[in-house]
Amino acid sequence: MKKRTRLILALDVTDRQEAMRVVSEVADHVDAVKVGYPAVLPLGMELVEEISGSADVICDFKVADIPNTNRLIVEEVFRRGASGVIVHGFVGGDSVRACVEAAKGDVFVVTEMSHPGGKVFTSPVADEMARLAVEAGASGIIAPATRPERVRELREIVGPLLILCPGVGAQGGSASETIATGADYVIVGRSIYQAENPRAVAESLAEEIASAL
Ligand code: NUP
Repeated sequence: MKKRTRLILALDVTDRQEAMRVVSEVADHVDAVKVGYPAVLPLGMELVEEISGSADVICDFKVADIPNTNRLIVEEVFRRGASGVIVHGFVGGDSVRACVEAAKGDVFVVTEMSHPGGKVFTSPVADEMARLAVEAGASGIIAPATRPERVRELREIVGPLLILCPGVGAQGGSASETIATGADYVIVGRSIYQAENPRAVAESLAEEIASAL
């Protein structure tokens, strides 16, 4: 994945035309496009194939199963052209290792989730998830832009691994603050794809990130 604007679009858009319109508008200002179940269930894995022709795609499938099932999912994700996949760590080291072994690109492990409920179950084990990501050979982790102090603490644990942070904008986090605390990328969905002018918002977020480096 390139590291230019450090902005990743979360494309939780359920209409194909609308999804492709947003991607083409913001393409110059994002380093990757993240897709998950909201887009892939209605639009199919063809969406991943289509976008991967022009941008790096991360499949946010929060893969969380036994090693063999994880392997089958991850193989398909990369066969369809994705460059990365997001997986859960709570299923244990063997399941995460199966993802890393099957991957033909980046594997990112969820640590502490960004929403208020993320404090209940993910927060207490987030440091362990981060250590597990390092031990399993993952490329990086997902950490909460809504709690920048946690991004700083998780950086201490993961060292040079990539840190991708959702929670900017609609969930209340700040792009510049998140980058200043040590994140490599911020992931932004609604603030961009629901905007009147997605391109202008992506451009201004990219400028804000650049000013925080
Ligand atoms: O902890 C997480 N928080 C989070 O918001 C882990 C995630 N993968 N996400 C995803 O990031 C979420 O599913 C959505 O696709 C995106 C944030 O979108 P938005 O809040 O900017 O619209």
